Amino acid sequence: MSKLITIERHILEQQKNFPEATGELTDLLSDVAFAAKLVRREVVRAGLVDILGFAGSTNVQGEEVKKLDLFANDKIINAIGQHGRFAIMGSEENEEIITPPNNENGSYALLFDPLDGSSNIDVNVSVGTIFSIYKIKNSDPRKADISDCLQKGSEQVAAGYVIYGSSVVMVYTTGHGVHGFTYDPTIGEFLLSHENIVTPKHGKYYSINEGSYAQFNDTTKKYLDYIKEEDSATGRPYSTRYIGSLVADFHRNLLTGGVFVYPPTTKHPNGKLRLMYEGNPLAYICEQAGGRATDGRRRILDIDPSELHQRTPLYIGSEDDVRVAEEFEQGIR
Ligand code: P6P
Repeated sequence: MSKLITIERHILEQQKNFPEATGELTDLLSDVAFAAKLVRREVVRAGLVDILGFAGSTNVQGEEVKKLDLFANDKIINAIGQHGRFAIMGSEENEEIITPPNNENGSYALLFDPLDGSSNIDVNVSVGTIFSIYKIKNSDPRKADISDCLQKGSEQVAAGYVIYGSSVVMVYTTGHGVHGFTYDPTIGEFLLSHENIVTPKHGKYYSINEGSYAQFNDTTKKYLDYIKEEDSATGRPYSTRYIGSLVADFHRNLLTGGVFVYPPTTKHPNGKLRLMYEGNPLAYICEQAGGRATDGRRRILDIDPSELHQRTPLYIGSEDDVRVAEEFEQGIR
């Protein structure tokens, strides 16, 4: 019988083993886990509660916002902001940064995508929350500003995601490995289910939207043609798996091995995915699990952000597979 370890207990254990982890970080991650429980409660009832359909508004990306997006966004901002542990927040759904009330004792910045892949909600496909935590640079939390959010991914102190799928799993890292917790609704706790996740160096899956083939650069087309050729010596052809929900595609590849590619396209010349809410947290997790994450050339965690909502191409997953994709992207192959 495996030990029943809640995420809160696990975070505390991490704190004991790694003195540099402060009690604050334990509280922050517990706050995120709490907010995830609130979001989960609605997501699993999406078909029953009048929260489906377009809320009618559009987010900063010009995308239709579904009510559950707004719900998740509000829940995370309020459930976490109320404790004053974060001096500042940035949400994929909010154009401007968010300053929580009574943030005078906050030492951290929270960047998050409240419900990524939300276009899949109505058809019961997994969606996810992604978060990233930084220590603020400003000595006075009350003066925390966007510069406390715009930090390189390598500065993250914690990152994670929650995937609302056949089960609800929360995965996090504080720089000491990657750990997954499955929600047990009978006791309302996230219980340790995937300790020390290590992603395979090579996988058999590739995830890319082939429907955008006409929008891809020639280097990307060449890569796609390559991975579909028959060659057992190099494990080709790969199998395609593309859900259209980043957290779901990332989580599967993290556990089984594989590569996710969202390259530059004519519609999104800088890629579609956001650096601060998607690229950085998932890159941190991926590297901590032994994988690799770049924009096709640069390590994602080394990119110096200039805008809160800036986008990036994303090549992420098993190290060997990402390197192959990069070699094509760079014209080496
Ligand atoms: P496309 C969902 O809208 C999302 O932001 C990610 O979750 C997903 O990986 C990607 O966009 C899908 O984009 O252009 O392939 O539909």
